[in-house]
Amino acid sequence: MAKTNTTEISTEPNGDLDRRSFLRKSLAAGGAVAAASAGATQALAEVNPANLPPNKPIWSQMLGPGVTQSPYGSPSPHEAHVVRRNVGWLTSSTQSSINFTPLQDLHGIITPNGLHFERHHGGVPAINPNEHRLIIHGMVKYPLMFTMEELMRFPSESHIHFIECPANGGMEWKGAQMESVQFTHGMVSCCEWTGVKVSTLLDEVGVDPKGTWVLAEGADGGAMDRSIPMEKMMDDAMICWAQNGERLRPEQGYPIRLLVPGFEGNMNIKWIRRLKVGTAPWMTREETSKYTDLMDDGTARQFTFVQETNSCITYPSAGQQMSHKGFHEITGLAWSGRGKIKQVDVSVDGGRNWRTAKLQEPVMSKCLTRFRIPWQWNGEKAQLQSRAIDETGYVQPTLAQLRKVRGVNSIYHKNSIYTWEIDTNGGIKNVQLG
Ligand SMILES: Nc1nc2c(c(=O)[nH]1)N[C@H]1C(S)=C(S)[C@@H](COP(=O)(O)O)O[C@H]1N2
Ligand SMILES: [Mo]
Repeated sequence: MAKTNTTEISTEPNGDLDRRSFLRKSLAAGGAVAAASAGATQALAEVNPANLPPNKPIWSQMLGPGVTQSPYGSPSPHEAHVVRRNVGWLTSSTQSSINFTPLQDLHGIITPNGLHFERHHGGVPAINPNEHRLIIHGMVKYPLMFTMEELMRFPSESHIHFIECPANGGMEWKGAQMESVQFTHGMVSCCEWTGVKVSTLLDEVGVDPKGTWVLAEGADGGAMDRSIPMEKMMDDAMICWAQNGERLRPEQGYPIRLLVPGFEGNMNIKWIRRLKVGTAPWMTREETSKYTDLMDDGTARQFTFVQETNSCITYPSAGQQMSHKGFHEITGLAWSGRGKIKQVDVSVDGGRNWRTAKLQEPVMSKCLTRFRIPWQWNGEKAQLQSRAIDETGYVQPTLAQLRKVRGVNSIYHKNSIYTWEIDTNGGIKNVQLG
């Protein structure tokens, strides 16, 4: 029997993991679901025994239909539950809505295009790319207007980055109230984005050396606009036309969006039509009444561009049901708007003891990072937490530490450690500790 690392902790020292046999013992006990829970029993009820070994399943006794009827493929009908979802009381209208990514059902780090979270303040415009233009003007030598065709002639790059709405987790400032990681953390998604660097376009128009800020504006009815420091625009900002290999989805900004890696989701202007160079921020609605942080003393903190280090456990998480005692792989996601994730620690006893999780390579800057750690659940109450540390040394704060600095009046930038509490029946819910 191989031992896991010596700092193995749990509510009971039950962490001895036989690395050569994670499931063999429970499977040998007769049936794949030896300790069947309510959930597992339900799944079994839908099984036709005629399709189980030693029988030959029905699909092995005939030929399939060949190429599918739909030229653009879709997931298996058995995965129909893996969808974006919204929360009724957060949806003021169909135009101003949030649709959350089902993090609990995703694997690895890439968000499929149909599951990228959506946040629109003025609905999704129906843009004909042949009629869309990007204008760059203001304090530049040669103001220019680009067609899509012209934009796509520039040298391009592809990078994998997350986009996170700074309101992610914002409902939890005032107490735990969401029953799934889809709603507590599902305003973060991660894609491979392809486009032209903004610096390439700005070099083309010749920026006045006195130009230190850039206004980015969308072509949607809401005309979303934000001021972005020139330094960021000249660093890693991009005008993107593709995500995960195909052209942008309409809800992600088709035909083009701005990507400012690691910065507030709100600044990643979709359906972008204009970049204007100036000397100071424009103080738009989106950076004054919105996307500022109301502090404990009643003052407002302005310009919190970077999405701080954050993480969440996606399995086991609230809304799921532990199907058996014994081996479980705890897994989740960590990210930082400042760079790479350096380390993720996991606790199963509400933060008293920590073990370091394994990070899945590649670990990339301003990108989701998948972590995993083996665990033996002994059937007792457990409190699962993850704590991420990024390459700058920033450590994800506890809720108490964050509230001490920020109070409870904020909506945005809540990146504190989350707790999933598992009860003795295997039920899981979010609780707030300390
Ligand atoms: N033009 C425009 N850009 C926009 C928005 C918008 O309503 N209009 N929403 C912003 C907000 S608040 C966020 S969090 C991100 C969400 O991007 P997504 O819908 O692709 O996930 O887009 C930002 N860009
Ligand atoms: Mo947002």
